[in-house]
Amino acid sequence: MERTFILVKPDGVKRGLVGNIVSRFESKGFHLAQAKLISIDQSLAETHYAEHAARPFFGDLVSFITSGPSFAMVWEGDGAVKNARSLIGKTNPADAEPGTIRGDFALSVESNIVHGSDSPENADREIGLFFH
Ligand code: 3AN
Repeated sequence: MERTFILVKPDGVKRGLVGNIVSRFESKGFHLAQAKLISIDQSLAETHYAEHAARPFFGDLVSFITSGPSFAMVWEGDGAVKNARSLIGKTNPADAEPGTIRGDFALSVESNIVHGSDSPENADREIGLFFH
């Protein structure tokens, strides 16, 4: 069964959206395999976002993701990676359709509520980083 890694970022936790987001994944039919509240430290943030290390927003991305507790989850199901990204919506909430998590809850790309793995390979890598 395919697995994906989903993270409710500090903005989503602060705004009390964890329950709503978990409910959307449950309603879709995914199976919750693992979950925990975690304060991401500098080192984990830099490893998780390594592919963005050269981007101009990298520093802001790391300080944002370490700014408070996040809620990390592993969800299982057919096509989990792609289906989860459909629930999440486009990276820039301005482009995300209503009915998606970002479309319903976010206004800016800097704080877009939730992260979802973009490939099965990255899902395995991220699950290994957060749940070991
Ligand atoms: P996604 O989270 O949809 O997979 P990525 O992997 O392209 O999107 O970007 C990772 C994170 O980096 C995004 N969730 C967003 O928080 C941040 N990000 C992406 N593009 C920008 C940007 N142009 N300015 C600021 N932050 C950005």
